[in-house]
Amino acid sequence: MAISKKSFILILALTCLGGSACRDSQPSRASEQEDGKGRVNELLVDSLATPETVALFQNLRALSASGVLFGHQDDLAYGVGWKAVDGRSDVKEVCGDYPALYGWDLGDIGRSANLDGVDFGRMKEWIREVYGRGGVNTVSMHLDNPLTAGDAWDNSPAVRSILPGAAHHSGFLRTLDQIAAFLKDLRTPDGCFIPVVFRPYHEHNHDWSWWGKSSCTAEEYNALWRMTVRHLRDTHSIHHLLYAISPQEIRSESEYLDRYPGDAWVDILGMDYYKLWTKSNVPDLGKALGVMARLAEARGKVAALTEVGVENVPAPDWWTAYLLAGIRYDAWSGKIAWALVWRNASTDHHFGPYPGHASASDFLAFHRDPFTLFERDLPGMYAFP
Ligand code: BMA
Repeated sequence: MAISKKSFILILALTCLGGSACRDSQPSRASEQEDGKGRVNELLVDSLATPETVALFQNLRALSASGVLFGHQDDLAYGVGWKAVDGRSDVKEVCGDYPALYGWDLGDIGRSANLDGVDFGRMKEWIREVYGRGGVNTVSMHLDNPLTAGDAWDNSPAVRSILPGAAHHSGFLRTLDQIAAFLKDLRTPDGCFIPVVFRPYHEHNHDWSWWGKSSCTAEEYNALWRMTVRHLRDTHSIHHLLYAISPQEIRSESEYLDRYPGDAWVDILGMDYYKLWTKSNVPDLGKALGVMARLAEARGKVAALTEVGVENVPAPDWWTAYLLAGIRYDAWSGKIAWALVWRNASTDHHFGPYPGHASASDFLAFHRDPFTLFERDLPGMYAFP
């Protein structure tokens, strides 16, 4: 989908609406008049997305042509050998710069801390801090199985039981209400909603989770996705989300689209990839990224490597000779907006660098490469490019 003339005019109108970093989260009168239906954009799942959210999408799309944002899960919350220390970041301690993008997870919402021990109150503060510094936040959710109360990895079938009309529907909506409450609290001191890339029900083409392919049909998965969007966007009037889908390790367009709720329900085409354990898999990653980037381009969407890594970063040149080589495999594979590596929990379970790690000097080369973007490289992500 190319940007229509109408969308362009609407975006132009929004650009002119205010110069402040934060504008009214509701559609302004001017933009309502522009469209006549209250819509402020025709690009996104949410036609009422806040200006900052539309701008984030536009910037991610623009940047994906020439670079890739580096992201790290839980980067500010803990690293190898430390937890919740203001200002600390393993990535910054290796290369002198913060990541451009951060992943957070809402699994165990309703408790005080998430499934990996990150306090939800602190998580909100870190998300605000990231936004204040111009970085980007993404949120995933390893939610417990709503039927068995087992964890996300309990793949007993549950999706059909929580869809509209089913016995556990309203119970599951209470969980989504808690997600909504968390997201609504993501505001700046002057009340501006902080845009978030929302990435629910990930790796759904694999079998490990209760929303995975051995536990529900494609129709049930798609219905779960749409129900979730409707609940957040329409019931809760949340308008600061970009919706990202992320199957794992896909090889073809048909595989990608096998479980896919439709273009009207997805802003960002993502992929998780955990097979980069040998150099011989670099072409496999490159080709998969190319498939995804072509699909995204044809739909006017953004493509992203939403999770990547190998536990404990097994090769000293992994950052440049594996990851960057895969991303830059060809002209298409490079058209992704970001690559996020998973968390640094310990010396036995980490996916990012930390000071003293065997791959630290290669990470410096990865950081120096003009193609990789860290916090200091970012343009204003929340103003129109
Ligand atoms: C997995 C591991 C687990 C963690 C889960 C959710 O890949 O890192 O330790 O609980 O992700 O973050």
